[in-house]
Amino acid sequence: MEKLIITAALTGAEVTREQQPNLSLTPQEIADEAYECYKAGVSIVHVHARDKNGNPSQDFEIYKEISKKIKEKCDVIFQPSTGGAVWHSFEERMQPLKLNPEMATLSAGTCNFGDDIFVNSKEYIEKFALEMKNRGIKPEIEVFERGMIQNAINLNKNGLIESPMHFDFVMGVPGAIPGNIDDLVYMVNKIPEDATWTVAGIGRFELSLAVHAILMGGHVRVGFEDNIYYKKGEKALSNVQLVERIVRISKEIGREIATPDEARKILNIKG
Ligand code: KMH
Ligand code: ZN
Repeated sequence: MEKLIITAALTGAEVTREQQPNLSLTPQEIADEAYECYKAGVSIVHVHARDKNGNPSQDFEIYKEISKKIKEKCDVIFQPSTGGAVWHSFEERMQPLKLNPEMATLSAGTCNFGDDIFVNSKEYIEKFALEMKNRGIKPEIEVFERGMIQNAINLNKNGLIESPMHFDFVMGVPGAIPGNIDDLVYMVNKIPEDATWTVAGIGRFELSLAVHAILMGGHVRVGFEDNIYYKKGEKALSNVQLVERIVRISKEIGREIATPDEARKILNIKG
């Protein structure tokens, strides 16, 4: 089986320090956490910026600082968010693409998101996809519902996303697809044969979906954006702790961990 690509979703837009005291917020903290995760076996870091007050921000300069600080330390793949927070404007969400990162997220449809709505109209999705194509950025297609796979397939047919596509099934967001194993199998069966996929299980779904993904030949995303607990009732000490558990399990099962360069090859990132 192909080596396992582990993504660390370090900070997210929703989690607070009150909920998770070890959350990285400043560019330095995020870069330090990225480096520790890289040393533990992560090949991609999914990054959301925060402003000086710790609030979610899509500010270009903050993303630039984070990217620079990470690159000074290691060659982990930097994957900024274009999802931002539910209240960010389309223009704000576009900002990190100006850095020409190797990868970025591309949410492929609208869904309920807890008490909110995460809006991704056809017009937005096409504009994000075109911008990424023009800049040579590999999209990670964020899928919160089944229909979003179809949206991505249509973009692929129209030439806005190149093959092979890479999907991230974000499962267990309240209001969107749950994180049961049969849901994952269903989603995996709907993507094109040459596509790659990873899974980001939210909250209690993180570990079970990750273990199944390792066995099914998919890839894994863990981190505080998705889950702040190590196990029921016990908060994780760091993103690294969550990563290390995945590394241990994967190696025990006999699946080795991809380096960033190996991940680039698996994902067909031209660089
Ligand atoms: N924070 C969510 C509303 C992404 O990073 O591309 C959207 C999100 C997706 O996290
Ligand atoms: Zn995100």
